[in-house]
Amino acid sequence: MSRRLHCRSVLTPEGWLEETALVLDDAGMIRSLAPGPARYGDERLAGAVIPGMPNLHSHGFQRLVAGLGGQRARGDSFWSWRDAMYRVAARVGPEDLQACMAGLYLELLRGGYTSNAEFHYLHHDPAGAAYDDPAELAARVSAAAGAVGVGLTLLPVLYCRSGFGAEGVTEGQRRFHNTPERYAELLSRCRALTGADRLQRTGVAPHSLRAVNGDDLAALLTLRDAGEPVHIHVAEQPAEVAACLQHLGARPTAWLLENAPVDEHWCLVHATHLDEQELADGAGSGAVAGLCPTTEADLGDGVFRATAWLERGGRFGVGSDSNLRVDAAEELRSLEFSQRLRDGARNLLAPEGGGNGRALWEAAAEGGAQALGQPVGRLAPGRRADLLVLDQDHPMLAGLEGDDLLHAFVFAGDRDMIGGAWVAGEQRLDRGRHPTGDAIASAYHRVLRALRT
Ligand code: NGQ
Ligand code: ZN
Repeated sequence: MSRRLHCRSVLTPEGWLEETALVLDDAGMIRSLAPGPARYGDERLAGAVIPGMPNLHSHGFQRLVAGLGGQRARGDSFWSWRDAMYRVAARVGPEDLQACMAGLYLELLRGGYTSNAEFHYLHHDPAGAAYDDPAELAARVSAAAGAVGVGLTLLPVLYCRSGFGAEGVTEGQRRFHNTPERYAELLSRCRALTGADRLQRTGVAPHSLRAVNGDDLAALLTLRDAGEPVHIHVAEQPAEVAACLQHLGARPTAWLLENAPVDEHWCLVHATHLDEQELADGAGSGAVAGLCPTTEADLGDGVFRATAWLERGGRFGVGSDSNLRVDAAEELRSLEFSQRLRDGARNLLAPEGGGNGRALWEAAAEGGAQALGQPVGRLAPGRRADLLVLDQDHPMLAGLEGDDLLHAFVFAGDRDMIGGAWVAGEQRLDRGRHPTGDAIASAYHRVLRALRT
């Protein structure tokens, strides 16, 4: 049996096509693109259809601290934010986490993200003791993604130490801590969980070179199955680069490129502070730079060298990270704006003659798909039908077509321009409404009220 989603206008690798049907198989994968008018029985997508955005980096529970902590105190920084975040992390129970994650994934879907990579490092109970099931909390993440019906790349995180040269973790990090041996159990449970849902898969995530030393990393990589994505935080803060230079004799990205098999399965999250050599070697490795522009701005990380990265052929995608903001277009806009503010010029991340909004959306969708290791990111045969329909009745899109319309969505956009979202060919959002959205929202509100203090 095949189903047809008939699009008035759809963005494909061949450009915008008018009056074209996406022909799907039972699993919601695109079999072919069929030009021509709608047929009887087609599902009709009346707006401009674009690929859904994969979110390549999320810490869902951090939604609980989004927008808090605005009283200025001496020395406010990334590190003081982290302490405050740890205090909330210490209080989240399994039920809380599941409600928070489902509510968040629904918000992210409304913001254009049809799949998420969850960089998941809350593993143990608040005292740091293992749950009976080492994947108790990972299972909550998987269940939440299942309830919303979005794609998930579950990334159980290995976290062994509090910093370069340290032996163990601090009290605030007890819930995160595993040895590589304990991690092996968690990883195989995660594979079992995600193996039961065709929209889900597992990857591995050494937290950072701060939290995982060279031996820990080597042990983790022996546990990885061929082809599983590898995500790691790298070079986010200047203090991290300095400490790495001191302990390992190299900058973090350079050390990784030299000592780990970094290739197109890897996602280098942030990669904010890169020198010329790291830019060239990092871009050449085929790895995806995992950019989280609104979180990076919020935490005062620095400005990613996006123009230079793209000139060297580097790939990138975007992530909602701390989930301060939950809007794919806003991440892309913030990325472009950071370069404009630095360089005093406009339309910096598009190729000559190309539409800026379209260039950003297409590159991030493709890079995000690569980082998640999921067949999404473009509307083409062999890919999954994860897509958004932009509402051309929206006043700010009225009269626009093609690249101009996508540019207006990215730069003047709003989530209410998203008229619908489909995942694996199933409609999950209709003008912001989700089939089970009310129940998800009320559990979400309950946990936000209880824990946001
Ligand atoms: C995280 N978040 O793992 O949630 C980190 C903070 C750390 C970001 N780096 C903790 N954005 O890096 O040690
Ligand atoms: Zn992160």
